[in-house]
Amino acid sequence: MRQVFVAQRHRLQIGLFVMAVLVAGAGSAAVDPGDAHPTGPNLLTNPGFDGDVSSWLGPATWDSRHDAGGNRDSGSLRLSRPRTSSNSCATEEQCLAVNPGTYELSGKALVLAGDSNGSASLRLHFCATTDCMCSPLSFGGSLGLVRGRQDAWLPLTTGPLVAPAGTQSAGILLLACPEKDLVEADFDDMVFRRVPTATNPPK
Ligand SMILES: [Ca+2]
Repeated sequence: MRQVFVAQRHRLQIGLFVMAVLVAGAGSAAVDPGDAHPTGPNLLTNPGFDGDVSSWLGPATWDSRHDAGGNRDSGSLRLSRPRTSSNSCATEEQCLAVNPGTYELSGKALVLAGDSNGSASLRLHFCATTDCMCSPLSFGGSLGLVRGRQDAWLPLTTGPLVAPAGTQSAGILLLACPEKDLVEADFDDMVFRRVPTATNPPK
């Protein structure tokens, strides 16, 4: 009788041990490494305009003579727009499927010609639809403009922008806006990626 009791207690101990291992395993599996939201890879297709402006939608042309890194084999994207009474900015777009999170759009711009106040800038918006055609859930523009003719490529960024719950797509826009007569601007080295969620936003 005592032997039976010992055997039953032994099985119980083994059972508890197995259960403890399973619980521990379940606990570690529940830790999603994505929870930290580390900076992700560049999500854009053809971000450096290597040889063309494919994967971007709009009136842009490819500029083989100017590259932000001086790479003669790459080139950049050019937007030109004369000012008319009926429109304002020339816009080039790429639409991407994204999940809710925090993202940042950045790149470089060079205003080549045009009036002294013509500008190049970026815009980013998030949609609950998959086609980037929506009344945005959230949106933001570049924190600065490249305004007036420049001799050097200048950086542009939206800073971190939250794609709220329900987000299914992100619209990435490059804009060249004339103010008086005409603007001609190049864009290069575009980056759109997931970034850590800011816990202490910069003041
Ligand atoms: Ca390039």
